Amino acid sequence: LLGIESPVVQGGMAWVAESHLAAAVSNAGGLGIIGAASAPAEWVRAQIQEVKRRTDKPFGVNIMLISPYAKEVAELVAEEKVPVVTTGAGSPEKYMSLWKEAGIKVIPVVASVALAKRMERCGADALVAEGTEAGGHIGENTTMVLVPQVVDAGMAAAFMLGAEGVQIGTRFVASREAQVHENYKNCIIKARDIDSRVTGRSTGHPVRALRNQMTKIYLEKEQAGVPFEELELLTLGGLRKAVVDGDVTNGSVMAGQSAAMVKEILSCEEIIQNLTEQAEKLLKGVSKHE
Ligand code: TUI
Repeated sequence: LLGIESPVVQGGMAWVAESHLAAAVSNAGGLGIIGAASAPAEWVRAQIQEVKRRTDKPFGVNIMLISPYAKEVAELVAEEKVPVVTTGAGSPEKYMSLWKEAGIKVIPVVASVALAKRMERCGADALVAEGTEAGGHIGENTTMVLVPQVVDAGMAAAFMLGAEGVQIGTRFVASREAQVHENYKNCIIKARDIDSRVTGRSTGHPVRALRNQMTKIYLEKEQAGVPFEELELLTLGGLRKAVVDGDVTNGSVMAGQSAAMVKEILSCEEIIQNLTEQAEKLLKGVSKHE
């Protein structure tokens, strides 16, 4: 797609990603990137010229979309026929046709599944899915949750990190056999990637649950500095309320971010079979490339 030797794209780091670094990364076989950040278009033009002087290899420009100069830089890269554009901190939808007409390969950096889907629809050539552990401006999704949803992987991701097995919770809550109120199971099925909240960060006992009335009130009170004892009243017995009584409004609907990947209630047998089949298929694909 990009004409590079190694599938390594450099980040668009403000102040760091200038011509020397970008050219060095491209010369090393990756995709070097000039980070336009909040710089004026004239600075970016000079950097592009300098990279072209330093390398014949493909390179790119990262456009930080909340920059006051974003529009000028977006037009500049089309004019300069920069091979690749990556974007951050927003949606590049309105520039897409301009860039595609200039023959530019467009790789939006996304932190959510919603933006990933929108980018696919509007003609992105590839995506960078950036997890919350990244530096700089971030979303809330972890890489382990975001990447599998973007590429439809699964357990294979954990094995590639060196694990020999996986612990799975949320997927099994929405199983046929789990003795859990159907309201709870339905919350998991409906959840999107942005629908969980962490309560209790200030108390040293953070808890992730699907957002509802309880998490909303808890977080408001936590923000206001309400004492621990009062916060505790909101969550006491909350899991039982949700699991047993099906009170998913006031109860604690604990679930991982992976709830977004759970689309239907399945038997435990189907869950395990699907997971292992998919992982085996993907991992076979990997060993074929060796
Ligand atoms: O953009 C980055 N990393 C960055 S940009 C940056 S400069 C900056 N400084 C102060 C405030 C904000 C930015 C430093 N690091 N990574 C890609 C990324 N994009 N992370 C998060 C997002 C993002 C966030 C919201 C993308 C789109 C979005 O909403 C767009 C929409 O319309 O849905």
